[in-house]
Amino acid sequence: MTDGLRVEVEGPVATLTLDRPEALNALTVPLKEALLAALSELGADRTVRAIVLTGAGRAFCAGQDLAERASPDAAPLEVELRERYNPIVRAMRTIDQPIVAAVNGVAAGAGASLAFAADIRIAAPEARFVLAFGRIGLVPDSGATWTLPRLVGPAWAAELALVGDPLDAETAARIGLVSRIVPAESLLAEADRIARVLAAGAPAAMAATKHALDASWSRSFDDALDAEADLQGRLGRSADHAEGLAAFREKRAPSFDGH
Ligand code: LHQ
Repeated sequence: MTDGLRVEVEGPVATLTLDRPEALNALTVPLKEALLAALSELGADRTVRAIVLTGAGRAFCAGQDLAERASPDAAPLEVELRERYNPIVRAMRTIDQPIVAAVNGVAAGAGASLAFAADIRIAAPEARFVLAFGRIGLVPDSGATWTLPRLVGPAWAAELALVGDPLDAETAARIGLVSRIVPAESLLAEADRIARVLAAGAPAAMAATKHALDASWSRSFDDALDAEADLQGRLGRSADHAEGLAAFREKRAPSFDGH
């Protein structure tokens, strides 16, 4: 039995494809374990500088595999969250590489939470977000109560989480949940292009930016100013900063090696 995850690394960009199209890429235990293992391995691999997350077939991810939950062996929900889902979304936020979610189709339940945990979201016109939790008597999980209000503000977060109507791609773009809509046939190419732009950046600066944006939510303005000064001091002494300045002077593209 395959675990339902395809991992492809081409140069500095890794693409993770949730690959159980017959079940709309719903998340089983083997798929969750494979996803966490892949994120951990890629996170530790300095040659990988950006990650694309997408789904095979017509869906991005339908969330928890509901057939699996029917098994008498299924772990209690809090255990499933603490041991499987939370480590995945935590890894997405703690690894240094930026993650681009290419939302090719429906993203439901924890599948939507995965998209919300990425750094950048682009979507096909066919994409929709379904906060399907309420319909099955649950709360948004896998980080969605944290990520969603930060991405779209409290009013839309409440509407999406409580009313739960499917959100189409156009509205998702309008409220800022996805940054752009791309025709389905070019979605992956565009995600790859964005990932390669990110991968061409100075890795330490990319990582520091990702983590500083997250940390801002629990910082005061003054603390953020201090943190920026500290980071800028450290990055300003890096070889990559010197390379960036040299490339500007010499009117060429910089080549950052992560030092
Ligand atoms: C599926 C699924 C699925 C299995 C479609 N599982 N097969 C929960 C519990 C534990 C711990 C932590 O957190 C969570 C969080 C969650 O993720 S809760 C939310 C779980 N997800 C859902 O409630 C979504 C369920 N699916 C749907 O509402 C629909 O399938 C959507 C709106 C995603 C897509 O609708 P359609 O485009 O009409 O497709 P479909 O319903 O016909 O599905 C196609 C096939 O995929 C079908 O199988 P079949 O053999 O009949 O062709 C579905 O059974 C299967 N599938 N979602 N989550």
